[in-house]
Amino acid sequence: MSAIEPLRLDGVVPYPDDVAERYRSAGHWTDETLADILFASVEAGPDRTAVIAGETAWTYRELGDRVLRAARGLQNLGIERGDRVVVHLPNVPEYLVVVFALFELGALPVFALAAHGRRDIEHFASFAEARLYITSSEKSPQTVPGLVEAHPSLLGAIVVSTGAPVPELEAEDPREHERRSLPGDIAFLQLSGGTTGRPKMIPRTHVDYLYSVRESNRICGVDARTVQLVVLPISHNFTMSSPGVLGAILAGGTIVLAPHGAPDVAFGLIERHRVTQVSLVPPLVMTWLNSPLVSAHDLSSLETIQVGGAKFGRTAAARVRPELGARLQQVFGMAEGLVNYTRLDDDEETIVGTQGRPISADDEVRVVDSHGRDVAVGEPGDLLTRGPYTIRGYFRAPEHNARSFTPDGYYRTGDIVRRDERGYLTVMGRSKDLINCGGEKVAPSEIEDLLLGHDAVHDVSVVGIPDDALGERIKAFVIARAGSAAARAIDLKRFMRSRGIAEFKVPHVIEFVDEFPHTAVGKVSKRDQR
Ligand code: AMP
Ligand code: DBH
Repeated sequence: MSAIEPLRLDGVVPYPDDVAERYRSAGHWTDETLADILFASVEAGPDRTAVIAGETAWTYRELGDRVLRAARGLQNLGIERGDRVVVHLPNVPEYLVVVFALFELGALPVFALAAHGRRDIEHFASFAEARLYITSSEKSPQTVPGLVEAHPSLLGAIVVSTGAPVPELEAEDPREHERRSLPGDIAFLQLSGGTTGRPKMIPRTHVDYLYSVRESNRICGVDARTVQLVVLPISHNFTMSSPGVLGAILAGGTIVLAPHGAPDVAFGLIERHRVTQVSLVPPLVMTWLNSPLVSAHDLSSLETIQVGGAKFGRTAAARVRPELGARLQQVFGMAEGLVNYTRLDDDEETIVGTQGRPISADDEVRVVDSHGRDVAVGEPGDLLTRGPYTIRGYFRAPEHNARSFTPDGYYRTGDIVRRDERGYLTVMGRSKDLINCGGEKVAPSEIEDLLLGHDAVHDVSVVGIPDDALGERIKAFVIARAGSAAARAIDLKRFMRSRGIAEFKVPHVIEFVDEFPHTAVGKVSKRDQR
């Protein structure tokens, strides 16, 4: 058909050939790319509404046209197959245009979150050797000045003001939709929360990701009637793929974009657009549950509320259907791959008491003890997994991969779970030190590293402490440097913000101490600090 060669990208751990063949012959991996699914939906229902944001509403035909013009525009700038492009946009329809245009070109979006700061963006640009940076007019004053000069790989930066024309994305001679990448190619770089500093990059292929999206649609009942409200950051793996905006587009459904999930905005949108499905993180569900606005709006169109990203406890889970009138679906997933769902027809106990079971019968799940031996059913242990949509390694991270993957290719999730005899998982907690602050994963070492750059800081250790609303709050223990001018907590926070750290990573509590507790070998004992 075409003479395209597979994309060669160094620093990617491929699926073993025999395993890939198994997934293809099982029908999991098909012959489509992520660009193809949009154009299939354009063809199937050009006049259906694809996306709504504020007073903007685009049909599938319009979205498809915009994507092809943007693809040409990006190509005119010099963007080619295999190039990495840091996409740093909030929940705006232009996000879909940019991302599908990149898929169309076979270029790889790097999915920054809107909350990422200058420091993160610099890291993504240099680590991925990005060719382009695309952001919003709100972010650009902090992130754009000097960026291109500092990163020679960058050809430029594009700033999107939503609703206004973006000349770079509006070429007059749209491309024809044409296959420019192979289904087995890496399609994008997703980001992990990370445990050892900066977010790690997760290379996902078109085929593996599409498999998870297609099956997610089936499990979650997403179809052309679906009206999906997006309140979480659009580029997060949950919002993208479980079943997310890609699921909605694959099914020919409608996406309603909201800037955030506060009830005063979200409830009005549900009522106005007859929203059927929404994905939330636990703290947001608590806000919805406890909002006086629940009774002031007609939420009756809402069929399913998905909750994931962090543990959603049973007491809150049990309130969802009676108080919000929609069924709950728990989602336990990770950008590295494995996604678990409670099924729509599961019994109440399963829905409130577990985080679901894997998408696929070919997801291999092991729950092991500290020696790597399988534990008995119902016993807690470390979750390991491999399967048809779980990566075999992070991008350009051989040392990290040696720790995060077993020699036979299982991803060490870092989660402690119990598995019941049916294969349903209940998440107990994390074995890693990663802090999960309202669904945002924060790596202590990144904050520590930054604070150590402050003159008044001798040493610092960051831990998560329990918080009713957020799940965890960030606490920094700081030892002041002897002889330096004393810093206050507020000074340290100001310092971190001045360095462009994402706002969600700024510690909630900073406590000055004289010394840290130590383990027997002299390491800082974070467990004691917690
Ligand atoms: P990441 O690897 O950055 O994509 O983050 C995925 C991690 O988020 C998982 O490994 C879990 O620690 C956590 N997580 C996601 N969903 C849930 C959930 N429903 N319950 C508990 N933890 C979750
Ligand atoms: O937290 C996550 O990363 C997550 C949660 C739910 C995820 O990646 C997903 C579903 O796909």
